Amino acid sequence: MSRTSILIGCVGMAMTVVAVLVAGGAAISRLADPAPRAEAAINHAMMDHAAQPPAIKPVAAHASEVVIDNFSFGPGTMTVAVGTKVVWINDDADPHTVTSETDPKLLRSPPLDTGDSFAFTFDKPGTYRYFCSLHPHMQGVIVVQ
Ligand SMILES: [Cu+2]
Repeated sequence: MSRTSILIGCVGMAMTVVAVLVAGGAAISRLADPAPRAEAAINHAMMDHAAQPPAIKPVAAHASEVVIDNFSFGPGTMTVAVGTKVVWINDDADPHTVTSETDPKLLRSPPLDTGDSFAFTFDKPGTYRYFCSLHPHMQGVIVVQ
């Protein structure tokens, strides 16, 4: 065996080792990253959906904001469509909460410091009264239609 062929043999083996390492690394990263599988599930769900007759879609849900400032909720009363995500944002200097008036308390935010926000998606029609548990005179209403 010539020196050259030994050299080529060594290089070949080294490349095989590298290839195995790369493949192993790819497999590990695939295991660690659930995204491809989730994506496949979504695609599958979409395909299932496409196979069925089109369902009646609810009213498009948009995010609506209630701004907390000067110890009040603004707007105090807000009417939204079913499926709307309402976001409360505390622009006040004091902490406030968004808390349902009645049980079961659908709305039960932690104290929101300045700049904090709290979100809730209303899936059922109704009148949802809430207040700030730290300053009970602060009250608001979300009407879901
Ligand atoms: Cu408050």
